[in-house]
Order: sequence, then structure tokens, then C-alpha cells
Amino acid sequence: MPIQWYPGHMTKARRLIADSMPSQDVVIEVLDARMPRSSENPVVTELRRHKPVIKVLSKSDLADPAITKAWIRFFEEEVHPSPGDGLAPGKVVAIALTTTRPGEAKTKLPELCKQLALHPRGPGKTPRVIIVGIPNVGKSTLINTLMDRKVAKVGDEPAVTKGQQLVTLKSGMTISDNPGIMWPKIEDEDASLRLAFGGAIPDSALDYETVGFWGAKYLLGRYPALLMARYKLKALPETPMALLQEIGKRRGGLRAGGVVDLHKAADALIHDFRHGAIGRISLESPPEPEPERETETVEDDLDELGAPEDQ
Ligand SMILES: Nc1nc2c(ncn2[C@@H]2O[C@H](COP(=O)(O)OP(=O)(O)O)[C@@H](O)[C@H]2O)c(=O)[nH]1
Ligand SMILES: [Mg+2]
Repeated sequence: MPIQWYPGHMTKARRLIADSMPSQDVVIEVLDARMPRSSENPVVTELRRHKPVIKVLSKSDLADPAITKAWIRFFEEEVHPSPGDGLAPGKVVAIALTTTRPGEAKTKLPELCKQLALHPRGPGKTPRVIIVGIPNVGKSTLINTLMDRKVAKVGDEPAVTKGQQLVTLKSGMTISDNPGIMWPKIEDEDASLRLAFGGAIPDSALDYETVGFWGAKYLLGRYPALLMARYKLKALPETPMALLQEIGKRRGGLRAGGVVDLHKAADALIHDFRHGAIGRISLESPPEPEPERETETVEDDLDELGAPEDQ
């Protein structure tokens, strides 16, 4: 069952962002490098319309580096909204940033904002920049990194930032931090499970076992060696349930009678993933480009199938 989480304060946050958007020159959309597509909010795309956007893939220290590179290529090559859907194309730049190399954010980001803000509300004016994204992706951390001191409250849980916060960089560029927003209905069940596993949705809204089971299944399929090393497994468990059992046994989840507490096991797996303790993991890869079709006409297709030419 997909997880739904759209508390009342998000309607307010959305209005806040919508109201300030017209006066902004550049949008910084913070995405989770481990799941860039799932953490991309359609509401943000709609609100930013034609504004140039820098897609910052945050927490890239926790993501699979090769997959992050592929995502950056993907976003920059992505076809921008066509005129028919009412959205004018806005330049998209994607970069990976992380708290482990804060210098990159400090130098790269203001420079990119300046380049993208072609006409910052009149000549000689400094650009206005707005930071938006889903909860818990690192928006406030980014603003603190840019300011070189703690100006925005940071926390490892969704909905820490309650209102809009405006700061001014030394160069005069203004940047506003905003509360994270979700969208009312996450259609894709896998996307909602990724978001939950990664911590964008508060634990109180999660069915821990379901999310843990989903994570166990994904990691078994994609990162078996990392699991073996982290949990000191002699053999790879065959099922997600067997993996959770093994984790439970090792991480204090064993109840009287040898029964594994699945909630505790799921908690351990989710915690380890979120803190990078299993390794550098991405939960989704960019979609593969459609393979080039070699044949172009129906006749060619029929030839290929060996259809008789004439009856
Ligand atoms: N490993 C890692 N953690 C980060 C990074 N950026 C933010 N975080 C952590 O993610 C959590 C949420 O950050 P916060 O800035 O409050 O997110 P916000 O809700 O988008 O404003 C905090 O625990 C941060 O320390 C990063 O680049 N790498
Ligand atoms: Mg915040």
C-alpha cells in the first residue's frame, strides 16, 4: 500500500513558495542523490514554470557514485517541458553536493546562480534564489553551508523547517530556505517506499515492516556484497524475510523463544541505510534510453518477421 503523507502545514508551505516564486531569478531544487526522480516534486516543477533551475543532488556521499553521475547526465539531457503543457523551458543544471565536501557548494553554487540569473530584476542587481524540495533532503544544511554558519535549523527528520527564512550572502545574493513540500498523492508505490526508506516521510507515518521488507528485497537484488559485509553473513539469505531475520538476530531483535522482532530488524536496516552504514547505495537509476530502432517501415518489420511478400 502506498504511503500517503500530506499534513496541513504543507498547503501553507506550498502557498508560501507560490507567492515568492515570481520575484525569484533562480530555483535550487534539492533532490536526494539516492533517489533523484522519486524525490522530484511535481508541485515544484509546476510552481517554477520557466525559471532556471539548479538540481542539487544532495547526500551524494551516501549514493552510488556511478549512478549519481548517470543522473546528472540524465537531468541535463532531459527534454524540457514542451510549450504545449504551458511550461516554458527553463535551463536545468544538475550538480552533486555533499556535506563531506562543503567547499564545492560554497564555490560552485553561487557562481552557477549568477550565470543562470541572466537578468536579475534589472542591471546591477544581485540574483534572488529560492531553495525548495521535499522534506529532509538537506535544504537547510545547504543554506548553512553557503553561509558558513548555522542560520537554519537542521534535523534528521521531516518538517524541521516551519517557515521561510531569507539570508543574504556576502555577494549580496539572497537565498530563501523553505519548508519541505510533498505532493498530495504519490502515484508510484515504489517511489513512496523509496521516500519512506530514505527518511523523507516521518517514521510515525510508516509501516516499518513493509518499508523494511521493501528495502531488504531491493538491497538483496542490487547490493548483496555490501549486505554480506555489513551484517557479517556467511551466505546470502534467499528471501527478504530471511535477511531481516539475520539482521534481527545480530541487532538485538531476538525475543524470548528465539523469535525475531521484525520491527527492530526493519528499524536496524532502515537506520543503517539512512546513515550510509551499509555502503554507498542508490535506490534508483535513470531510465534507460529507448533502444534505437533499426527498421523504420512496416514493410521492413514484416521482412524481419519473414512474412510472405504477396499472397
Ligand atoms: N550524509 C549527508 N547527510 C546530509 C547531507 N545534507 C544533509 N544531511 C542530513 O540530512 C538531514 C536533513 O537535513 P536538513 O538540512 O534539515 O533537511 P531539510 O529538511 O531539507 O531542510 C540532517 O540530518 C542533515 O545532517 C549530505 O550531503 N550528506
Ligand atoms: Mg529545513
